[in-house]
Amino acid sequence: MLEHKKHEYEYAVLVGIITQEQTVQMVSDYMDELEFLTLTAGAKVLKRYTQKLETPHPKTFIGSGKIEEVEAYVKANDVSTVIFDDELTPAQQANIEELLKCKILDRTGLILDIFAQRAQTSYARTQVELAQYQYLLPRLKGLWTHLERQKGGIGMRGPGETEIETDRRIVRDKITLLKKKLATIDRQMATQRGNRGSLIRVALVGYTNVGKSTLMNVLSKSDVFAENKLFATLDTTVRKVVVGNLPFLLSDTVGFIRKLPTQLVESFKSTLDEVHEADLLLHVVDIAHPQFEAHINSVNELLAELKVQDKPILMVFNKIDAYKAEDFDETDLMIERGSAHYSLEEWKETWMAKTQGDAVFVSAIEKQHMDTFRNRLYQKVRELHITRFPYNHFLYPEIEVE
Ligand SMILES: Nc1nc2c(ncn2[C@@H]2O[C@H](COP(=O)(O)OP(=O)(O)OP(=O)(O)O)[C@@H](O)[C@H]2O)c(=O)[nH]1
Ligand SMILES: [Mg+2]
Repeated sequence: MLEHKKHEYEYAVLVGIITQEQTVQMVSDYMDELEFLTLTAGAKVLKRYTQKLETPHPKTFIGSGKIEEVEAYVKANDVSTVIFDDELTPAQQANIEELLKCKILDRTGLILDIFAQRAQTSYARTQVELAQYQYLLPRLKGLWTHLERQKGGIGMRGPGETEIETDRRIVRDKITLLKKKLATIDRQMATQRGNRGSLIRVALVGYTNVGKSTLMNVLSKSDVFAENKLFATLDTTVRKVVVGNLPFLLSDTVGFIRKLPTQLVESFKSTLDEVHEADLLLHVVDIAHPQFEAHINSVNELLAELKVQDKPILMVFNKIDAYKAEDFDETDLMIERGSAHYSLEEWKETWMAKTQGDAVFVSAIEKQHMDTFRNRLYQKVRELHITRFPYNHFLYPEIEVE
């Protein structure tokens, strides 16, 4: 045990596969994200392994030669956790654990772990717990054999089916209980939302770590927890914001991510009710992230899953202060000029055309173009407001604010 106290962090190794449709660059970006997730969970990544494979190996996810390589490295370097960039089947997880004799996590397990660490309120905790039990249920058998192996020795022969069944029943009962608890909180929250009256509701949505909470703080001058870690926000915060003389409600909510575990989407549906009930969505994008277009697609897929893709959307491209186009060397005939080489101006043209003007480019940190953003927001909210209350159109003239 003392051994592991030598270093401050847990050491982890990452494993991923590269399928035919994926480029090496794509997988490298995915692994960057997995590394960031690992760091957020509190472990340090020592090494990454990737292998070209059409589909994951049914028994060990990667091939047997590769897994031996990982095994040797894990033994030699005091690695405590190996993390796979995909969901492992319960059988794969058990097999790999048997071979590597350390903690095996998959992407879903890792994200669930971060959510569990981050959950502050009893509502968020209940939602995460529900997702965790749902993830656990099909994996119970593997866990049993694991426990059994750890204890080992006399009197610890394999558990009978009855014990596994008992365990499953306990977990199922727990799931039922948690669902009931959530339903009760949901009813209370629905009542609270109902009491908010006639104000237009605007919701910040977007990939994790794009700056939603920072924008919320700038717009509402409030103090919402913002941090350079994934999933800083799990609970929904709602603030009344006034732009010009027009008040509306602004909500900040949990960030999205590629391959968000289905169990989490399911149990966070109620947190995302705020998105459901919004009149306008602000889709925030971190334009300085090399994969920002892929992020936009992931978010759009989730919005479609939540059936809110047809709501009015204003695209907010944030972090323009940190945007840097890749250098383009005109003399290098091997490289064609592509979107990676776009200047901010070119991105603006592209997205203004794509969204018929519903795009702004800002820096929340450097407060760049926040006035343009406020004006667009005023116009959008005003439109929605006077559609709902035509009489009020005297109150809110078509003006430039600030
Ligand atoms: N360079 C730069 N960094 C920014 C900007 N806006 C936010 N950030 C940083 O980006 C990180 C994430 O910001 P948050 O506001 O926590 O992002 P979020 O979208 O709320 O993240 P989650 O709640 O984790 O989904 C923080 O370190 C911010 O300081 C910006 O305009 N420019
Ligand atoms: Mg946040």
